[in-house]
Amino acid sequence: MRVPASRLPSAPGFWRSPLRGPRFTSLLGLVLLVGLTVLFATGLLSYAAYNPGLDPVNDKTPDRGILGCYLFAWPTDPHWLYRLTQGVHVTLGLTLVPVLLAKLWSVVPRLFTLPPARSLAHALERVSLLLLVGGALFTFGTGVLNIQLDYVFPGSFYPLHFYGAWVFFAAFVAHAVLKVPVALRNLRALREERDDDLISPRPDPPTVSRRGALWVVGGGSLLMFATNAGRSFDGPLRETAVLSPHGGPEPGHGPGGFQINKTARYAGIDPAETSEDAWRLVLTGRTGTVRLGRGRLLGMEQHSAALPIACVEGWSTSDQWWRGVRLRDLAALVGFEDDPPDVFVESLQRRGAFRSGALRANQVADPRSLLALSVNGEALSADHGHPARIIVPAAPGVLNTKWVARMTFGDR
Ligand SMILES: Nc1nc2c(c(=O)[nH]1)N[C@H]1C(S)=C(S)[C@@H](COP(=O)(O)O)O[C@H]1N2
Ligand SMILES: [Mo]
Repeated sequence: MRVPASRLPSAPGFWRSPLRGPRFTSLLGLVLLVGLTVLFATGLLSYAAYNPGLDPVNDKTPDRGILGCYLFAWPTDPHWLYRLTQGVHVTLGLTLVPVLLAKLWSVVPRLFTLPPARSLAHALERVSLLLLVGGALFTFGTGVLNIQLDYVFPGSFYPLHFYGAWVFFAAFVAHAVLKVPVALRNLRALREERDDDLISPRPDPPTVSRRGALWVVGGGSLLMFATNAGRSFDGPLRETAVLSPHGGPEPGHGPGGFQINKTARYAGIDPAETSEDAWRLVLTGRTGTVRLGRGRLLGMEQHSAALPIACVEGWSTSDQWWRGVRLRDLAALVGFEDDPPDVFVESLQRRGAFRSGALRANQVADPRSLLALSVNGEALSADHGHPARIIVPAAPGVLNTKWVARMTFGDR
């Protein structure tokens, strides 16, 4: 049986929505130009914030090659830096989903035009469109799945999202260079061109105006924003983030009543190992190894710092009031009195991606960087890292290692 040519998606009359047209597409395209640029930049910042060049355990994308040429030492100021950059990254990504889908919908007839290539240049352009559309769907898809479902990927989320983003953004830049002048012209023109290939030659009667369609897209984005942004805040605002489960259990109330990423139980922490008698912090440095019980740590000078936890998944807490021993004071105990070096931190946890991490010298030196023993006036709960955890200003949550067992200062 043969399908009549007009019933194939490649036929000019197949796509009949009267909403499609160059102005609609141009407007969505310019919104994406701004939004995706911010998204890509905050994504690159997030990778840098892990300090991937410092130690292999921090680096989830070790084969990055020149794609890591921009990396820099992540600062400790302002202390809410990662909370901001990653909150923007995840919330903006979710907010752009309706715009991206509308943009793809608006140009879908072009994906089917025949012949597939009129010239070499045209062929190259269409291949770049495949990378653009495929890269967009892949990068957004991996991002959304990671925050919604944790670890559903074959292999690690990080390299998939990282390389996907580079392919996507490279294709996006090429696309933008070609199309931004056209888009600006379309929006400036008093009247829409009638013979544009996006305009259906046989339009169906409209069921909603162009303006109405833009409201639907904008409303969708607003809805995504309103149902996700709250997880960067505490109290009733967090409850509004109904579309953003972060996987953790309900944190409850009281001093430890803020988000928990992985519970002690999930991490396989045996309460017998964290008891007063059993637990020792093992510090290694220039002058050898020192073992300290929790009592000895409490006997050292105690300091406070008001710092948030900010996870790569986009959620964060407001500042919590941490109290404990300065990392630089611990460095001094093993021979680094003046300028503390990098430190490699290991936890009691035996399996799992984030059981150890490395901090850079600037992070160790900051007076707000603590090995915290208590939070908000009470000893750490098991789930927040009892007997002791790292807390560093501006760092991603992942570097705030819980259930710390061993710290190695300097070269390991
Ligand atoms: N040992 C250990 N420490 C860890 C983790 C972990 O899985 N194991 N998760 C990290 C991540 S990803 C985050 S966001 C924070 C969360 O800290 P919280 O559960 O106290 O909020 O802990 C970090 N510390
Ligand atoms: Mo995290």
